[in-house]
Amino acid sequence: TNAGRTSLQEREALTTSPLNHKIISFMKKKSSNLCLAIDYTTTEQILQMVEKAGPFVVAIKVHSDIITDFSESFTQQLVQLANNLEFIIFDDRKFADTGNTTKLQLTGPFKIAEWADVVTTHAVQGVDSIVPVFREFINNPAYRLSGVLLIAQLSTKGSLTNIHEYTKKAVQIADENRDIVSGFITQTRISEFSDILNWTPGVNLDAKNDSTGQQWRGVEQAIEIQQNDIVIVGRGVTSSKEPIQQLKRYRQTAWESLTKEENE
Ligand code: 5FU
Repeated sequence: TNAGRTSLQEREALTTSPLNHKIISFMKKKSSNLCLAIDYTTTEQILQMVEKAGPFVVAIKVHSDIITDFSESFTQQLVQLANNLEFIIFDDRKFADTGNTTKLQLTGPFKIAEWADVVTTHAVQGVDSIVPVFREFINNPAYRLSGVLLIAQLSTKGSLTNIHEYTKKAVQIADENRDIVSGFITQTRISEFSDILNWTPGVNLDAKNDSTGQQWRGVEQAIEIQQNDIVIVGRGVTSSKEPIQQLKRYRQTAWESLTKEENE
């Protein structure tokens, strides 16, 4: 059941993050708590999928460093589609280095901070290498970047984030810096602060795992039992022969799970 879940309305009132306000408004408008992970490797494939999927999702997630023909024209088109179709752009870069290196990576050849609304960071490098760096970009209107998602738990088998107090320490970093940490990447709800959104990868309605460490579970488990807010779906949609049909199926299932209590 969804007992104890904070409603979207309550969250909207709680959060001071402009990014989360934008996300929640998209969620309500589109009846969607779905983020599509497009792990295609050419800009043409990606943009074609974004055009079709954009209306049904709150976020499009990419890995900028797997795109073989990455260019500024690609990010310009992506930004235009995001503005028109109302989704946020998420680069799953998983920063994990010194603050200075992270800064260079955010402004380097991919210019991530200029086109991504949100990026992921690991917590392993510690708070001082994370918070001041991202704060500088997020508070600077010259950059599009407006929030960061802290990886508290990975979906992968044997993930070291499950060791000892790792997740607890990561949550502490987020809880104390909620002006920039707008969400977690997590498997289960782990913070008492309801203004931080819980984004969860490792969701597939038809398969349990791949052969390289990924673990999937269904939407009900991810949303109703583990109390996440936004479902990140990749191959369940992108490897399907009928991706948009699948996308609609995921959107509806995830939204029903999220709003179950509210509608009862
Ligand atoms: F942080 C994480 C994680 O713990 N698991 C993930 O799967 C990120 N991911 C990403 O979500 C991963 O890099 C893929 O881009 C996406 C999941 O796609 P899938 O095709 O559903 O496995």
